[in-house]
Amino acid sequence: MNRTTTGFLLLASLICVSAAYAAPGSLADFQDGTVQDWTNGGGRGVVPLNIASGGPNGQTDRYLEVSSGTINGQTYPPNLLTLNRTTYAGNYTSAGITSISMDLKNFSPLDEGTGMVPVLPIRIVFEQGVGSTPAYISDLFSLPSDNAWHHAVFPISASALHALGTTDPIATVLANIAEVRILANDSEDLHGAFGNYRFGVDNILAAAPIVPGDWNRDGSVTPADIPAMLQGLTDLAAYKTQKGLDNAGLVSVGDFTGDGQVTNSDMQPLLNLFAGGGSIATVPEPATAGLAYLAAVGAVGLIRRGSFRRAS
Ligand SMILES: [Ca+2]
Ligand SMILES: [Ca+2]
Repeated sequence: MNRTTTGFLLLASLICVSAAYAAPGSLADFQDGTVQDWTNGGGRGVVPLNIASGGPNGQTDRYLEVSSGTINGQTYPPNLLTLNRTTYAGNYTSAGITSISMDLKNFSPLDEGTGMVPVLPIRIVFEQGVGSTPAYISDLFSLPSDNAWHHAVFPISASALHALGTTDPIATVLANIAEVRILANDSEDLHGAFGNYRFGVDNILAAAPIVPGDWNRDGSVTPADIPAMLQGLTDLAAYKTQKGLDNAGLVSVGDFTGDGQVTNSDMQPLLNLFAGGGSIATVPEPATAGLAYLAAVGAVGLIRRGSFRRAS
């Protein structure tokens, strides 16, 4: 087995590890056409739908549509929520997940009673049991009815989350998450509000603190960050949206030359890192840099978390 093959297997194993339970970098972008295990618990009618177009990045961006009540003559589950019991379950504490971010858009129909489209009070809930307390719930994110996508970040900390039906410390729940819910409710409640509501959600990201070079946001700098960097450099705006970063966050992740910008010239220092300080003569374009990546992956193994420092 040559080094390139070893690199492929290493990369594949990293991807597989992140698929079973929530890990830093876990992302639901719905681009595979499925609901990516975000459902409504079964037996409650129409499950959330994967919508092919109109996500935060435009025509080719898929997203998840969550509905309740009756909209356009179609009946949905009575209360507004979606839940996940697999890819976003697990031990958030040992995994080092410190926030869940997502893009949200309010698609609710006009409320005939008020003559207005309601603002949706979006919250996230972490449950130790399936469909039950003990649980911890976030503050609300007010999703306006302005026909626009909004980026919401839900920190995972003792100060940002509130106990629901439990006296267990938050650490106990976060270490044993069986179900995660995204719902809309003015009150701190396990259930979504009853009514005719709809929202879109995309780019649900379980994130670790920002680490320079951690392009895939999984909390450490590894060869898997090279393809994430190459993809990100082709469309930085889309990358920021998908990875829950503002401009400062992007610079923290990707600026290796210290000029406060993220450009193709930032590729070489990261490639050098994996090449053990060796040089690749020219900075390749993103389309061809994969070859350099494969060479780099074949040359070295993993870099331990926290061991990398920005050159500047
Ligand atoms: Ca998407
Ligand atoms: Ca990484």
